[in-house]
Amino acid sequence: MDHQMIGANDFKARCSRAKEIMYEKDVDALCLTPSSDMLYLTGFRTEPSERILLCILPRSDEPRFIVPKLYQEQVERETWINDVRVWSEESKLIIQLRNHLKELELFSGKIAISDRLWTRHYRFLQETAPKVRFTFASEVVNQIRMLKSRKEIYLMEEAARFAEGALEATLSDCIQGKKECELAAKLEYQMRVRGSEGVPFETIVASGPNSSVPHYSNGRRRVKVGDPLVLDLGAKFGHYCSDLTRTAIIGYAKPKINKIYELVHQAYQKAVETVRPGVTAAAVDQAARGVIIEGGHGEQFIHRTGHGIGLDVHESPYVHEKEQTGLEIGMTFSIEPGIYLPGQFGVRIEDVVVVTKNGCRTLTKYPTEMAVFGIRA
Ligand SMILES: [Mn+2]
Repeated sequence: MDHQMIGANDFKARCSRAKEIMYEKDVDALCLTPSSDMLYLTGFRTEPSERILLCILPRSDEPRFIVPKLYQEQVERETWINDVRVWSEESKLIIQLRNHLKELELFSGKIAISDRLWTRHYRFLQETAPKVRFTFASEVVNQIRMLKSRKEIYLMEEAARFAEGALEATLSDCIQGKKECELAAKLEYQMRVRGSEGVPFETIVASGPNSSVPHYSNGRRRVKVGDPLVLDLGAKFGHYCSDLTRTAIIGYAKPKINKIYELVHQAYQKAVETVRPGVTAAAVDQAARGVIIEGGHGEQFIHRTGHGIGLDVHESPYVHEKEQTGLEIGMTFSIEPGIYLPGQFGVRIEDVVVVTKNGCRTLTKYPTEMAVFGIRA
């Protein structure tokens, strides 16, 4: 299984590709700060913090990490990059950083920085290098990250399996009377014991009227007979995310829930059928949206049909009405139409798909048809 893990050669290939794009876009260097872009190109992952930690990847020079002392050993172990410099607390960081930039001939020019950089750090970088023009790292890295390799898809499939297994284990139990937070805890536990490295987002367990809020988290409401129950969960493996939503019906389905479920299910199927290389992301959104509009609930489909997924749970390509990105083999994104009736209930069905030669395949195999669960025999 280890050979499936992303290794030094993969990181180097990604960096070479990034350099090609830097030439095309006239970007002199990438200045990576803790983010999935840093992880993608260097193999090192950490949360952003108040202390500056960065990796400069010049387009025509060797990459260099500049880190606080406490990260030195970790960065040396976890990345393929050999040049790891430590900045000292003794003298002014701005001077030290200027010296690095001068040495790398990057004191002016165009540098791409993380889209998710803290404003405080951005201001600091501007002050450090006032002549530099800053641009978004996404303009360089997104087009590479969008196309997943077989190894990446393998990791995403494992992460999908963890979520799927957890969903199955949770729904096979009696859930009537259980609190949403208890079910969320169980789902997360079940993912962890299967090998998940953590959750990429707060696990959603939204019962009854809570289900009309798409990004509700979970709370202490107890699940009742007649409730729809939206379960939206994700696992991580090799830092890659999964994302899966099902709406379970507890005990029996009221006719209105039945009707809405059918509509969402048709929209889901229509969108999945539409996916193939060359089709735009917009067309996939329109396919799902068209079904829901025709069913008279267009106003209640209050979000996009889906989002790209990989190291970040939301990344390019976004599946929305105006996204003209043409789909390509190896792209991975969610398809997750939903209908939300405020104060009443909501229904959402979500799977991640990978674009294949002739269409797409879902990373999860859990049935999407309406199913009734959870009451005591
Ligand atoms: Mn999602």
